[in-house]
Amino acid sequence: SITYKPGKEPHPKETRRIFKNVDRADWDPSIETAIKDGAYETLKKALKMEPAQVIDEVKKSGLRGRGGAGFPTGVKWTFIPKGNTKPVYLVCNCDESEPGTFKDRYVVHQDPHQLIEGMIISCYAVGAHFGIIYMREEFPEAAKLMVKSLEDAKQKGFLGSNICGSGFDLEIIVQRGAGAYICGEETSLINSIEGVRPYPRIKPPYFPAAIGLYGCPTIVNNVESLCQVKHIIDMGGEAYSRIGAQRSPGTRIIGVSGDVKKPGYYEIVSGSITFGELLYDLCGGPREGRTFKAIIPGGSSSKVMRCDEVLKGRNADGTIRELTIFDVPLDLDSIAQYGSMAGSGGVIVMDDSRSMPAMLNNLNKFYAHESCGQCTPCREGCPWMLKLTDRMLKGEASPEDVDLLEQVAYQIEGKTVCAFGEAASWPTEAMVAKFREEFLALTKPINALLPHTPEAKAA
Ligand code: L3W
Repeated sequence: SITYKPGKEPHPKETRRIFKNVDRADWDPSIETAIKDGAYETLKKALKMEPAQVIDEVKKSGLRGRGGAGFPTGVKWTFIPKGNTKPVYLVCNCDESEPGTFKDRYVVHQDPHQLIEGMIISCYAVGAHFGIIYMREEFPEAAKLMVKSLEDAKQKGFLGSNICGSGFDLEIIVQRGAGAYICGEETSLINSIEGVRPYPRIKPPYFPAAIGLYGCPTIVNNVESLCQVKHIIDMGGEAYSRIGAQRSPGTRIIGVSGDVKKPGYYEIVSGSITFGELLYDLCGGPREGRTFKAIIPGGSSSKVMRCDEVLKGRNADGTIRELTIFDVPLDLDSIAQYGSMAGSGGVIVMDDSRSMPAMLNNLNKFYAHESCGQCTPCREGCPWMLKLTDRMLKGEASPEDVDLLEQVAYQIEGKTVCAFGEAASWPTEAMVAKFREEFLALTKPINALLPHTPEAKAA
């Protein structure tokens, strides 16, 4: 049986698979400990299969990417052009930077061999002989550990030439990022590896799976997605597809931050619990004397939900039922029905002590700082939104500024090369639409803001 460090025991409603070894009392990240625990056994199984069979299992599993977009992993792998003669690359996106998201970091700090095994299996499936772990700058310890773990895996014959006598050759390296959020966007990440300015590339028509790193087919997958591959091959795609929500099966790691008694990470079966169970049972409810006010359900880029908002859902027989965010199950599609997204699993909780304009101002600071500047609407719009929320917090805004803030956001959405435009504008659009009264309460009529008017003199 597994013992966890005091205070780190999983909640009974959790199912620890990817996080099985995270915070274990009897665990260290060495290859010896990992092998004792069964690491690389699934790799041996995969290497006895044909690569196409491995892809088939992943397709059958219904695994959807855990980086935020939820794109089917097995399907992405099949986009490598038929008859391709160029080298294929596989890149692990370990640039976890979405505010509110903190899951991949625990795998790379505590269970590196789970990721390496998942990556080797995935490289074998797609025919990649070179893999790159793109790790954000802010994980210096994990980068060192990963380099050491890759060396150890090579020494044991799990990397290098003729892996486990299968004839398959593979090298994996660690590439450090330099602290830019945009480098988590896959095409920007590829440019960063190439050593050019990491502006996102236009997609479609050319997705990395067809034209990626150095113009070669490149598969970019999130850390958690690659770890899931190991478990899929272990149990079989069919069995995996029956775990939890039918359209987004498997376990999901949810990171909860903000105003709950027990913030932290929880690995749950997709769709097995609601937001209400997550926040009240697993996270212990709101802080003393407080009530929940709003939830950002899937990383800072997802649209905020009001806790008192009545949502209209459908029963199985097609009749309408009323519910709140607390009744919505945690899977990729349920929250999407109500206009937000489950994204990368970062749930940010705000109670009634929080000011929404202040919260938005904080997010706007982040997006204004992180916009790469390639597209004018984003480069100019993000600092403009920040200026407007700043002005509101200083009591220097008029009611017209609230409309202007909303309009600036809508002028960014859909007008940029990458999804950063949406990521930066959705928080503003949703916050203003759902908490307009709080923004208006900070404003003054325009005459009171102009010097020399009777209103201003009176103020
Ligand atoms: C080939 C096609 N490939 C799609 C591939 C595509 C990519 C994947 C998803 O943004 C989201 C964003 C953030 N042929 C293809 C194809 N693909 N069609 O599928 O693509 P896409 O464009 O839907 O999304 P994306 O550009 O990867 C990601 C949201 O995630 N997000 C960000 C989180 C950040 C982190 C982090 O810090 N680690 O997770 C949060 O929710 O807003 O919407 O591989 O190539 N026809």
